[in-house]
Amino acid sequence: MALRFEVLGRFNRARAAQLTLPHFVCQTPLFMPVGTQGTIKGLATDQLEEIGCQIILGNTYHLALRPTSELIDELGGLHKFMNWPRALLTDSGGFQMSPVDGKPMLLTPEESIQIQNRIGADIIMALDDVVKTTITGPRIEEAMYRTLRWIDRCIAAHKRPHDQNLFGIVQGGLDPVLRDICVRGLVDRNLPGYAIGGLAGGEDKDSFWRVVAQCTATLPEDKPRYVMGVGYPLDIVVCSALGADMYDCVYPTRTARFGTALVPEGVLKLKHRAMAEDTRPIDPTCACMVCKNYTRAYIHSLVTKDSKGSQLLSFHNLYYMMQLSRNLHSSIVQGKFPEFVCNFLQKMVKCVM
Ligand code: PRF
Ligand code: ZN
Repeated sequence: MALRFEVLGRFNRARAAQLTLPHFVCQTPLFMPVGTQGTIKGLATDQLEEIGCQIILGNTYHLALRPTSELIDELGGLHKFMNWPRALLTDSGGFQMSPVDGKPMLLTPEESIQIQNRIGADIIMALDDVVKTTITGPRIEEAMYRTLRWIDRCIAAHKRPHDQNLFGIVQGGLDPVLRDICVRGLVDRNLPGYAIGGLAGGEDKDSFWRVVAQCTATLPEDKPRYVMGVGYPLDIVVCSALGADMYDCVYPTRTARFGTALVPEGVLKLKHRAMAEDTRPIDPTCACMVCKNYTRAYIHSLVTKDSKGSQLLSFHNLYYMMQLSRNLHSSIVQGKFPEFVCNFLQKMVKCVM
């Protein structure tokens, strides 16, 4: 195992931990920004460090096509290739392949692991069969059992267990029986960490949180738990309360490109004409470089016209996600998690209490 996971504090099921990976010592709960082509759109790696980003996600599917994993390997791995000294995680490619973009490609568990071994991230993901939670029937069961069969092929193909951590992914849709079989099957393999997959695909919040609660209740206490593709600040707070530790999502950077900023009250639409003469920063309570230096009016004038607009918004949004991660961690360590959640919800749902 190439990681150490030390729980520093708990509140009921929530935990704050120190996750020591080959390239960085991370504090959890943590959010991982998603990169494609070895970059987080619009941000340089030193800006990511400045924001307090601890680990980022590289997209295996895109990297395998261009510049190819062989070349990344030859050039010394993805850390060196993209000049990122901290931790990296690569996804197995299966989820990205479900042809949302690009040409479909046939990927075996062995090939996925070989590609991820060449890329060299601190955490690599097992190849899973992902189906949307909104479908029902035998396809969900088939995908779960396929994911379980593939885990052994992934483990056997993994050539760098000394410096790369292979995480298994729990599938099984919204069915508690299937989820339970999958969790137990993966836990039997004694992997360094576990992910909860197949969520954030359009199911209602109640079903989503129920699956997370069920999985975290059976996954080992002493291993990190990663909820894939999540997400919204509220979901991260709820999942952390349920005992999850890691998250990734394109949302903060994608929504930035549409002119939306994340703020304690929810979202702020910078395209709105009310912003045109607003001389306040995006969030007066935010300590980021963008909020210290620029007005809403300036960013309004840039969005959709100049890439600098979405770059500034991405910077602020990722800073917001990092601050959220830090606040979750420190409030749990300090025994103030309920106060933090209460405060977060009061601002977010705008109720007068
Ligand atoms: N599996 C993989 N990557 C993912 C997911 C998954 O289930 C999700 C959630 N739908 C996001 N990214 N391998
Ligand atoms: Zn800011």
